[in-house]
Amino acid sequence: MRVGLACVLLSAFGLSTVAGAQEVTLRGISSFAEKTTYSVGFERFIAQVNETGKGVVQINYIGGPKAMPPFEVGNALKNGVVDIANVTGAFYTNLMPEADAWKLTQRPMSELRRNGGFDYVAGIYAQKLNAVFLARLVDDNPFHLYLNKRISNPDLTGLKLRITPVYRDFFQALGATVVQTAPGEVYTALERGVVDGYGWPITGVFDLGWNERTKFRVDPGFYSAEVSILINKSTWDRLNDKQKAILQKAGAEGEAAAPGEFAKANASDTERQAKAGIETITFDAATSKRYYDQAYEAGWGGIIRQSPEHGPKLRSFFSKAQ
Ligand code: 173
Repeated sequence: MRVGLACVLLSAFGLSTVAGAQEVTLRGISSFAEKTTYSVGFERFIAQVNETGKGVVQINYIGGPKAMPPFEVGNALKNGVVDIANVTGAFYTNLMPEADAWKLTQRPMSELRRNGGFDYVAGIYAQKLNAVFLARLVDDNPFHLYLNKRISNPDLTGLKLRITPVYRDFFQALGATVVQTAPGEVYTALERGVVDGYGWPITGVFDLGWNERTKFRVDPGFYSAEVSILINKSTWDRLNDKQKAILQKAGAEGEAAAPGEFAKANASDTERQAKAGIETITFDAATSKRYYDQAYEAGWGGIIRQSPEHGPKLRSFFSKAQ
């Protein structure tokens, strides 16, 4: 990892002169393992930029968590160690606690970009992360609780669960003990029995082999996973209009495609989990509703506690009309 970071540091934002025109090369990093569910959208984006941006703007993909630990990506982006990152808000709450609120959106990005919500959050990205939020590549993709012990109601007392900030307030509200790990440590934690379960979206359980170590999935799912492309703001401000337009076009196409892609992936991974022997735990209708509502209550409670300034505003932009 040290070597990886050093390489990244040496050549952030490479400028090379090609026949009088300047081609810019951005260094890109993903906080998810290469070629897995939450990186492939970014990898497609990179391929498109490198194709349509020949001689104008290129992305040098450094890779995933082997090059940089996921919870350090926010800092690296803020400081310009990398120019462009594929990352979820839960991984940089140390710098911007409000970013974890994306999981609570109940309106499509197209609407948030019109209703002022997006612009409001963009201001926080500029201020706290020195970043531009280019595009959300994951949406309409619920999170679930996965377990190796059967439960008959949503009382998680006595269970130790792997979390990120996404699940912390909700699982704690249900009585669980929690331990935060990067996705790369989940398999070993399950194998060693260090945790009784984990939070993760409906898709991607097979990417790192967790299906081998997972007995149950609790339904319903809750929230909407978010993984997005962020660009260092100083880098962005140095780009010309043509370079920005290439990035914006590829980003906008990825964002528009995301809900449809995940609708399909959600269905196929649900089926694949069942075939792999992952049993579904469900509750009666009233209990399910309470569980789901409690997820949002606890989630917003956590956001507002950490950001009394912006939390209530984000809630009014992101929540479904009551
Ligand atoms: O569980 C996680 O690591 C996490 O927070 C997350 C967020 C978005 C997509 C996938 C996982």
